Amino acid sequence: MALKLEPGARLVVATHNPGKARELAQILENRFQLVAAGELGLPEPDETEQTFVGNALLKARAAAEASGLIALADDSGLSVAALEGQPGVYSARWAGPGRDFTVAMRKVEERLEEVESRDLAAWFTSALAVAWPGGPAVVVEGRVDGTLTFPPRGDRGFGYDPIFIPEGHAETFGEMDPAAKDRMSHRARAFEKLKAALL
Ligand code: ITT
Repeated sequence: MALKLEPGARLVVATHNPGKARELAQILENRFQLVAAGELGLPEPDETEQTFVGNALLKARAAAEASGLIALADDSGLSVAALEGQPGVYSARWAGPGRDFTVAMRKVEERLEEVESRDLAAWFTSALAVAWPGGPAVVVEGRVDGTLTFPPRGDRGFGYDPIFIPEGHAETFGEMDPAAKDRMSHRARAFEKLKAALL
């Protein structure tokens, strides 16, 4: 039987990142009854995989097992071409235990200075995984390419948004109307693939 997500299904959104949770709720547009991981007191598993896909599956499976509900997880991050794809799966960890992205964005700028690169190409990746309790899982990946800019601009997004200008645009994700980001983001592109696979 093909895997399907029925409209109105109860879905636990396995993230503890409020910026992501907000975007996922926008992108999912009332299709499902969303339950937040925090509401269920779900633990945050260690992200031990080396890929976005691996960590998204790990988080979705852990949440499905702990809650008994179908779970949706996002593993995402910023990759910088001149830094050989760093911070990548370590994007959250570059912000330190206090999750301070001013620190993380400064670190990206410093690393670029260290390698003396003028190449500011970067991309965001989002792996979205859906897992059924005791059952199968599906995972897809979306990507958006762009250019870094320093100093950071705008306070509308989260994470690394203030230093990322998506291809073909002038504003950073931090300056852009959130609805515009949701039309072109890595997360929105991953969700398009999930829709094709599951809806
Ligand atoms: P969960 O694991 O609980 O979902 P997290 O913040 O630890 O939350 P990740 O491990 O996937 O999530 O870390 C991804 C980091 O990459 C995240 O903390 C953001 O700072 C950054 N990131 C991901 N998507 C982003 C976006 O759309 N805009 C800006 N930064 C983003």
